[in-house]
Amino acid sequence: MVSLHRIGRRLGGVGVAIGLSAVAFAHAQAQRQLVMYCSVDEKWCRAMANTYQKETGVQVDMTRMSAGETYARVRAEKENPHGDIWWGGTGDPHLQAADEGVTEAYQSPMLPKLRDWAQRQAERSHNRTVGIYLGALGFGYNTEDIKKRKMTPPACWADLIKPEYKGEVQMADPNSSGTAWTMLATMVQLMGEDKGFDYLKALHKNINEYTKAGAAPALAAGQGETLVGIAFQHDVIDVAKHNKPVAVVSPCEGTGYEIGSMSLIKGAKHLDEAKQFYDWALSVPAQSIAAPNGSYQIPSNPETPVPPEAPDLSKIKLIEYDFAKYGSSATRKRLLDKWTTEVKNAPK
Ligand code: S7P
Repeated sequence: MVSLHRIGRRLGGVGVAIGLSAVAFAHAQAQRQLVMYCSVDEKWCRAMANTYQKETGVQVDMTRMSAGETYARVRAEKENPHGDIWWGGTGDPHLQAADEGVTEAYQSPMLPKLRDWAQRQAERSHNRTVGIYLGALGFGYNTEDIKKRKMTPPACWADLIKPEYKGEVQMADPNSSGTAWTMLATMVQLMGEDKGFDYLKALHKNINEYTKAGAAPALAAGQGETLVGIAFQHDVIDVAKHNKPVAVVSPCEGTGYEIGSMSLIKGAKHLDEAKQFYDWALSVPAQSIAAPNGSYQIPSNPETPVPPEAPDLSKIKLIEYDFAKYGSSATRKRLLDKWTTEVKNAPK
């Protein structure tokens, strides 16, 4: 094999050789790519993609989609995958994707360093996914509107189905949104399936809109477009930090939570880059990108500082969330079909 250096000399000089090597190096770098499907807040997605690209020279092609949408995309592309890595989003759809075999097993050297709940997420998926953060579900309400209307601030899930909340509650559609799937699964676990669906049907009467993305209702509550928005508590906190009159509620009956996750896509065309990103995403510097970009979940690497804005888990009644059951693709299909027919399409 003729080295680039010898070619350079034949062409008449070391300078040319160096120039050629640089061109070849740049060419090799230019070919390094990563197709990232991202299911957290857009700002955090962009910060992760940009930082990784800057630090490694790998060109990142990032698409932001809600967790349910990403799950549907990965399934639809399974014969000819376009994405390499699915980073972020509620853990249940990642488990459902693992269950269907559309994601790839990988044991990062970072795995043993992670918090228990992140490692358990990997165990239950046979290493096809891993926990990257934890967030608790709840809702936000517009403090000014509640005061103006002289209403008692809502404190429980039960409050949201009261007649005075007719047309005043917003949540996402669980078909597209990981947040709303967590809400559906939480109700079924808190109340049992029949009573949980009775609750969701009663809530439907008070819903003004099922949004596509899970964080949208929190923003709408802050902007006074809805009185109450069901969302992850950290999403409500982010809206409040932007000087919006919104208060966060940890529902009195207890609430569900997510183990936000990351998965390698089976058949990824840039597997080495995807693995490199995966290891990096579990590191302290990568996880520290969340808080300055308005995302206040609990990070899975215990050495990453927990943002002071993060909800205090010791003050929240978290349910014993059954990730194995609600991370199964059969349960997903059955409950979503039932919700769409019996709840979303029901008359008000
Ligand atoms: O970035 C905030 C966050 O709430 O977004 C993720 C969620 O899956 C994306 O929203 P939807 O799928 O509900 O639209 C959460 O994992 C994350 O905590």
